[in-house]
Amino acid sequence: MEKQRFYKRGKVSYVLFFTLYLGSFICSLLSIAFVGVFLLPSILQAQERSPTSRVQKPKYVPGEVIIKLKSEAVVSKQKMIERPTETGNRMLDFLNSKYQVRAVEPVFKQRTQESRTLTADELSNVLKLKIDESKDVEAAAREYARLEEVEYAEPNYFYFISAIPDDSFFSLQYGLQTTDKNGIDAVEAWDLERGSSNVIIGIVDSGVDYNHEDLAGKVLKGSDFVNNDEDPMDDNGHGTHVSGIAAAISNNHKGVAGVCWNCKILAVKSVDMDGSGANTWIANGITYAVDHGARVINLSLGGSNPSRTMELSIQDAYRRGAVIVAASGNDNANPVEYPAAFPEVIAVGASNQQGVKAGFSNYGTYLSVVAPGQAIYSSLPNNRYQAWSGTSMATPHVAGLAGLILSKNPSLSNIQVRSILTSTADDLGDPGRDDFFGFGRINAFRALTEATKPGSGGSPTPTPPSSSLPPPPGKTTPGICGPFLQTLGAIFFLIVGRKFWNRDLRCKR
Ligand SMILES: [Ca+2]
Ligand SMILES: [Ca+2]
Ligand SMILES: [Ca+2]
Repeated sequence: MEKQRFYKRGKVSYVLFFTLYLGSFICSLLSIAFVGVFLLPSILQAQERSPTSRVQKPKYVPGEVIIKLKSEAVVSKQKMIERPTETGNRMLDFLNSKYQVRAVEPVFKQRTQESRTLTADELSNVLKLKIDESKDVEAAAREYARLEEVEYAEPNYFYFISAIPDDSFFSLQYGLQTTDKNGIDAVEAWDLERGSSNVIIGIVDSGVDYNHEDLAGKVLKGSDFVNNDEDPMDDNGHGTHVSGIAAAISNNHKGVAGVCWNCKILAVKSVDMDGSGANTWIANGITYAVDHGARVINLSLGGSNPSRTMELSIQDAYRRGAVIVAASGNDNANPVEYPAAFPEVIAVGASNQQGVKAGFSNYGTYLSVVAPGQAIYSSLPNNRYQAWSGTSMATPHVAGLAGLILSKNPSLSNIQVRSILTSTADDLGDPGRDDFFGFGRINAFRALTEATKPGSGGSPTPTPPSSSLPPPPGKTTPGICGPFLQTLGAIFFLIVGRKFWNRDLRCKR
């Protein structure tokens, strides 16, 4: 009787448990089918429609591999540069001849003496290998990365500008209006500060039309890393648009007002006429901008690959005190793109005229703040003006405000500026920091009020944020692993559970 009851109870609980397990498994399968049938097509469609001005470009520069030699590497850089197939290192010589390395050169150029001493070997050990163009760049990078002498190897990825022309002139420059008009409250802020010509904002972009009526005279001509010349004239329009948002000549009865009226713009061309920039061009642009006095760096561009070369230049700029601002990306995806996703960078998403997230704006854990980015009116080459949309347009609002803050209080560190930007932002969406708006939409008036307070922005001797690489962004995919593991679990349960059940009964008998 006792045995039978036990037997029955065991069987009932086993059947019950197994039914529940099977139920949850079927639920998972159904949810995957749902995602596959209904959601996936719309996700893919949304990505196809994503509002960027990207042209069909390869993911990286053909025939180029970037490697960083370890500081203690026996192979001298000079040997690599002079005779790539006779370095004396067997494996390196083997790969260099396998991939028919035609030329090797340092990635980072034109470094000033002062910056060189600060960063020692960190940047000078980064080399660009020109391999035979018919070879597989990704395979080459993988092979070089395995060498003991090599710290990392990667393709020379392209990043892209994040903007589209927008014909809606409806709300001209709402982005600078008061909070109730969904702007950043710049009009009130200008009573406190209109910017100093001592503060330089580095626009690392497609160049700047330095002859534009609303920019002429305030643009410092930097360098052109795309065409390797000293003339950063804009042949795309994007850099001129971004520059106007950050710091157009204002109150001149022409064109538009910039956020920081009197800040200087350092024009650095790192993006080509099609709107894409190789990582080596952009990384060079960043170090160049800091070398030439930029306290704020605007990066209205991005991509999904966490380039180590880019990260090195960002860390270098950060260590030297630059405020680095970058676009979150225009795919309405989580997480944000690189370089915005690096911890040293202020990642900027876009809000719109309604004060909600712009439909295209990327979001997630790494998002710092938002700024107006939809239908933003600004300058274009040849004295033109147009409204464009994108996180590219949101970013220079933040760069301009960082310029105003540093004009008001030049002694602030980059961490303090960041802290002021985030702590004075207007909270949007869910209360407190959230993944769609970060700390909220920047507020110029509140930020400048904060910047004038003694001890503003927290500790004057800031510690850098964790420099560990955030996980690479990827589109969220439905979890295939869950049901797979569940199936395995169910089989395991069937076999082991049955064994225990039998043994249990045997023992009790
Ligand atoms: Ca040029
Ligand atoms: Ca103007
Ligand atoms: Ca919020």
